[in-house]
Amino acid sequence: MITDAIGCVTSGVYCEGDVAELLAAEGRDLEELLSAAREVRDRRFGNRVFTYGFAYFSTHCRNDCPFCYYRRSNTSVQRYRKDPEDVVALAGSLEDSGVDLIDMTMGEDPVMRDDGFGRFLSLVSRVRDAVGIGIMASPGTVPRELMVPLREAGADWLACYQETYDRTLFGRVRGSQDFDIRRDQKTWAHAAGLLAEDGIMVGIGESTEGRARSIVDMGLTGCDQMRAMAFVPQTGTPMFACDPGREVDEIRAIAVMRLLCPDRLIPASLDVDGIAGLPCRLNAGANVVTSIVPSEGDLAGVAQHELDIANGNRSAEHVMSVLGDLGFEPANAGEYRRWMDSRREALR
Ligand code: SAM
Ligand code: MD0
Ligand code: SF4
Repeated sequence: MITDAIGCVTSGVYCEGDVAELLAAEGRDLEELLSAAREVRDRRFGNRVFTYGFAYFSTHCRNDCPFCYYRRSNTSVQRYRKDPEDVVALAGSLEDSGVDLIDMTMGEDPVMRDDGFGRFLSLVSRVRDAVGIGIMASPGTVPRELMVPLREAGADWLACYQETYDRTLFGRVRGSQDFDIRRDQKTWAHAAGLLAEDGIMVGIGESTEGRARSIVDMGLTGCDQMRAMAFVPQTGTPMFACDPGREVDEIRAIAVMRLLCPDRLIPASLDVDGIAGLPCRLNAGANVVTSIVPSEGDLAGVAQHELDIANGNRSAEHVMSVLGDLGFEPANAGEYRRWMDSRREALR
């Protein structure tokens, strides 16, 4: 019976074997796991769900991650770098549409990183001047000295996903990038007063036990938001022929993260299975919808660069209506700000 493992993980007195057992749950055991995760989420957050708009403002990248569509050597990508005016306008329209945060994401674009990240910092502060919603920066890895200027420019969050806490597997999926520097982004962000998001990919060659260890290690970093996203194979990349990550493995990972870390934010990303993937992720205990992208604006997703964007299924309006149909209420920006303030307070 899975009840014992659920009890151990929920009480915080568990071993990795308990976590791995939950990550393999099937049938009635899986139902029990999901139900326990929902109960924990509902107790903390009720039926209120936070909503994040996604602004992939530069798809240029100096890195060559083999899983990523935007890796440097994928020459089939039509890349763009949005003008600051366009990003500010997008931020305004996201705020008007009721989302709680804008996630300002880029590849490791040398132009934005030039000159001490001058262009990037200036873009963040222009967005800060224009809107009152939360701002997340997802610039890839940045030097430690950038964290304070980023906070001063108006960012609330730094997002940087480890993908896996297994060093060997990390080397395979992130090449020569430095494991420790990537991991430490979260600690450096906290020291500068930024909230921090971490994440793993599911189905990149890890075992169930390895996934369990990554989830436990990710929880131990103290990150304020944690995610799991199933791997989506990308054309023109070395991992194109690999099997995709399984949705059910992502769902189990979400539920386990919720039991392990009841008070953190856990996304249901639209960037893996589009809007069709929203109900099952919320059903597993997620409490944030991420990767909301307006249909106008020619913006891309990351794992799914086109899915559900042009048809409006990832627009704020559509997402809000689906949330309502599912019995959830989108939280407003004031509630979100209060959550961030209390979390920051606890960091001091
Ligand atoms: N370039 C920055 C970086 O790599 O940190 C910011 C972009 S970040 C939003 C890209 C994240 O999306 C990756 O860290 C990975 O977790 C996820 N991702 C990228 N390609 C993916 C794919 N093919 N399948 C699933 N997740 C993917
Ligand atoms: C998402 N496509 O939320 C975005 C992205 C970057 N901070 C997040 C992976 O799913
Ligand atoms: Fe660049 Fe980020 Fe893609 Fe890696 S995951 S290639 S750093 S955009």
